[in-house]
Amino acid sequence: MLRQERPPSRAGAWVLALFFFLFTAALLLAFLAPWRTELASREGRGIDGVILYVAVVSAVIVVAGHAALGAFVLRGGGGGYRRPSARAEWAWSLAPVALMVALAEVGVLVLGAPVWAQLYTDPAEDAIELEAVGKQFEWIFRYPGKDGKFGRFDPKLIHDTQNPLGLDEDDPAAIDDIVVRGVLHLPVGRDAVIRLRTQDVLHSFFVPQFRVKQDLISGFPTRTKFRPTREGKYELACAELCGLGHYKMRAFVQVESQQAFDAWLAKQIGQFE
Ligand SMILES: [Cu+2]
Repeated sequence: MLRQERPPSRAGAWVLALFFFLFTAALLLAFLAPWRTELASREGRGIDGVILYVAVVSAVIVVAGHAALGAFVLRGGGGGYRRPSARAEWAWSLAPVALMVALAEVGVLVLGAPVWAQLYTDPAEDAIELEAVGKQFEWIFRYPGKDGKFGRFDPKLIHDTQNPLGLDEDDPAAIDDIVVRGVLHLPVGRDAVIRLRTQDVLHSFFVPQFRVKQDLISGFPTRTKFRPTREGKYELACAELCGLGHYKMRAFVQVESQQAFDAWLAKQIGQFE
């Protein structure tokens, strides 16, 4: 037997309204709590701005949309279906499209383009360039050494303890390359260009304080660029589920003054002389 559908009751509408109020309050509270790590790069401010913009705009649209829905539920009261005019249908179809394009596309482009430029245009002239190699489950870093050139490497020459990057000793540019494990040293206030390679599967170079995350892709070198602005020791995590030991694939980034960095680098170079 078919039962007649009953219009939503006023009590039901109030429960709905209460639910959306609590939902909004929970969302706001979540955003008021500090959930981001401290900021330690020049690019980070713009990235945070884009994230905040997207979060706020999405929240406003969700809340406004549900408030409108609630208002219609309350007002409707079982009046039945009325067909709107063609004009109203067009208006209510085009207006949200225009609004969404303006908010989502134009807003993100205006805020995001300068950040994109910071990340992907050429580095400053005094940039430091180095390499970060990912492998299951470790990070290995290479600095170009005294000659400022990265030497040749060959996967066939890789030896886990003696030559983890497979540097070719027949290449004079490779002999002085500095290979370090565990801690990546960077001078503060200078662009850092990091060439990224993986020796096996996908990994991802992620330092939350720099707001930098870049994949390492098998057979396809990638790179990332950022300028550390604050001295400190930050955790570098692999942000790509890369196997059973993924959880322990981490290293540290030590951002230090130019003097401290030079002293460290001189010590590394000294080992070759
Ligand atoms: Cu990994």
